[in-house]
Amino acid sequence: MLSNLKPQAPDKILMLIEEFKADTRQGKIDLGVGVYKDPQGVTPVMRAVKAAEQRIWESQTTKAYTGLAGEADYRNAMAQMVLKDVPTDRLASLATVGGTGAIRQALELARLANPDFTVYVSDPTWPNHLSIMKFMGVPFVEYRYFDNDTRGVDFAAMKEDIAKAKQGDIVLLHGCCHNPTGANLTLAQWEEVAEILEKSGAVPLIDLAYQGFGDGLEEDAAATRLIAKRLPEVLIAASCSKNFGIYRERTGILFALAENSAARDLSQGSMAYLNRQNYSFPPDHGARIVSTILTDEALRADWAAELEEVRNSMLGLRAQLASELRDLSGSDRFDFIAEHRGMFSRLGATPEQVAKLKSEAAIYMVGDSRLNIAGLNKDTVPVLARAIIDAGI
Ligand code: PLP
Ligand code: TYF
Repeated sequence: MLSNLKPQAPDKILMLIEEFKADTRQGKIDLGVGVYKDPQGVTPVMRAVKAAEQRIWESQTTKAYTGLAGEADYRNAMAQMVLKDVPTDRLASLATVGGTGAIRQALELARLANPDFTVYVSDPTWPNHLSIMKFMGVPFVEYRYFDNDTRGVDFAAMKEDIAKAKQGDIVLLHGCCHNPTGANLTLAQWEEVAEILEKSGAVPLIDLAYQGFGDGLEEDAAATRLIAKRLPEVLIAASCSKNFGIYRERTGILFALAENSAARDLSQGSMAYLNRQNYSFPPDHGARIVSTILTDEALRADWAAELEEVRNSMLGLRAQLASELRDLSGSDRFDFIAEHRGMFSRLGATPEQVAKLKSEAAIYMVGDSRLNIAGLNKDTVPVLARAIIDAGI
């Protein structure tokens, strides 16, 4: 049986990790996988996470199963964090295995509701979106998004393309900090997106994996809140991996905002059913860390402060890189780096130029020229800037 298996294409982003490890050159720079690193190159456990874990360790008396949809404390705290004004009577929620699990369950839910649906995804998008849909056999089409000339969003093209989505289709949108480009919509543009979806009845699925990494916790949720205020049905897949730094705990959540409370109840039942079919109870430890932090004023304040430090450090690196490149290139053509938000920017370089950065400067980024800003520090920024110019980008 097992010898019938076919080799599967590995994840290109994850492959870079191994390639980087195997490189013996001094001063190599890893701008590949999207994991936050401090200036020393360490992905720290956040202070509030350590404190919450200690509290959990001291107070937890059982590890018996939790609810199929996860703990209510976690789901309520996350609903507050993401939506702020929570339309409780219309909101179903499900603890999931990371943000990826939430995306998967969202697609499963959409398929249960309408087996005949198509998903509209940005070109480009996070490769796992595509890979999961291919695996599930869900049809998808790409909408134009990134403008390779301006390194911003080609909004006119995007509008034209998402207007083709029909009732029962899903339009997958990055709530903030677009991965892999770093280019995002303005709130005024989000209003226009809401208007288009309002007209067609297509349902937005908002992937919110970086709340707090762009312009701030509230600011990064503003687009999601705007969409949730205006539309009758919204799916939201949120991840706690990055903003709580608990990547390996696998902590995510799916929200389904339904038209009315009857549809909410149906959604809640189907979502719990989907957890049961796929992995039964969701993991609890990360979710408990998150609810412990969010429901305690002091822990929450400390977490938010540390998250701000993380966010500001990335903004500082963006400003420094844009400025170094302005000096070296004698032009403003790299200013987009300071405009982009989140961990990533797409440089708009060719695969050959990306390969040259790797072979000649030991600088690793994803083949589409996505770089992880958090992989830099103030000493490596000038090295990268020089290498970018030398590679003819
Ligand atoms: N969506 C996007 C765009 C991401 O970049 C990530 C990051 O890993 C995720 C979702 C899900 O993350 P995780 O499953 O690790 O919570
Ligand atoms: O895009 C990234 O780098 C992060 C981390 O299969 C990641 O989202 C990358 C690949 C993958 C899972 C997570």
